[in-house]
Amino acid sequence: MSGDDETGVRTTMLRGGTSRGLYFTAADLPTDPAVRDDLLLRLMGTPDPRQIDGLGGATSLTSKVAVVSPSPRDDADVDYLFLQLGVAEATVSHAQNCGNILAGVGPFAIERGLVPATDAETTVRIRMVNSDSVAVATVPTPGGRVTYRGDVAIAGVPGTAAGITLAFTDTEGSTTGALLPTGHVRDTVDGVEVTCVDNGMPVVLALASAFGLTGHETHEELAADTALAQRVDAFRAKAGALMGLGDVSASSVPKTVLLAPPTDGGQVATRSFIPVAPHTAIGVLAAVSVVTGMLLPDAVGHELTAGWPADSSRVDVEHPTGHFLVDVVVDTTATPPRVERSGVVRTARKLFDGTAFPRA
Ligand code: NQM
Repeated sequence: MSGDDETGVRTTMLRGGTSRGLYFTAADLPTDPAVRDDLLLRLMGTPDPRQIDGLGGATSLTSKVAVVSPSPRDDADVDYLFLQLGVAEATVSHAQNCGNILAGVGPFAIERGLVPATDAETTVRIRMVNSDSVAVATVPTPGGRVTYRGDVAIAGVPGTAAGITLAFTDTEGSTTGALLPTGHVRDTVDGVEVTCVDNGMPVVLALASAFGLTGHETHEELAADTALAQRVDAFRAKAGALMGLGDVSASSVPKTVLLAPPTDGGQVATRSFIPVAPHTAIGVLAAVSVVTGMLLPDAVGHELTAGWPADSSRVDVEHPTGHFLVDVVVDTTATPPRVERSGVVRTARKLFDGTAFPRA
């Protein structure tokens, strides 16, 4: 273990999907979680809204950490612990997963020798420690080497890169223990009809119109609306309690997602709050949970699925900076409904690999 301000600590920075994070092997970090978290905060430059003395990018989407280690489980190759660091606040939370940072875990595990590469592509079974569920990543490895080059474009990231397929199993009730954590398809929170759903991420679905919004506002418009932020904060606190999450005032979940009819050729328009600030796009597992919820008869937003093609499980989700394709199959005839399949395609890119030096 190394990790003081003189010897530094080995890290790899990757963009995973539309997020960016520091990836570590568990062996390179202190084993005591309190000592580890203190080191991570000092590496990231938190607490400071500009993170000027660290590696964070002054947003929650760029203050993320993946801790990767060999998995003791038979159904997984590696364990991935996701940690969400605060920016202005000295917080480190393991209350949620991150499907974007997940996209970088397969390449990282292969490059660090935790998983042997095979020719053409390599399958990495990743146990997401935060939710104790397994994701299967398929990583392009022509000639047995990870490549980040490819022709897959994802909204919110310039250019193209190699596509990484992420297939999720057992993400139902990831954090809350149930796909429908309140026990109902529909509830009322602050006079607003909601569907609370957890297929990898606890989210609260409501219609944008119930918040006096069109659901097509820009990220900047939403970010400038301080009254909206207060309303979302109070709303998600009540929804979190209803979902059995207790006092969520210091937690990054649940997320709120507002739904509206699509306007750009997609199948639904979304505006997400993580958990109070608006997302520039939408989270991976959040998008999976949104579509899962919408597919349930009587759910908020289910009426928007009326025109969705019956012969395809791929759903095109619009968000403030483009589109996100999700593949979800739910057996709605089961009681309670059962998720049969969910997955996404993302990209990742290695930005640097080396020694990072924490603030003293
Ligand atoms: O929902 C942001 C992101 C995320 C999480 C957040 C994510 C997911 O966009 O799986 O990816 O919800 O804070 O990276």
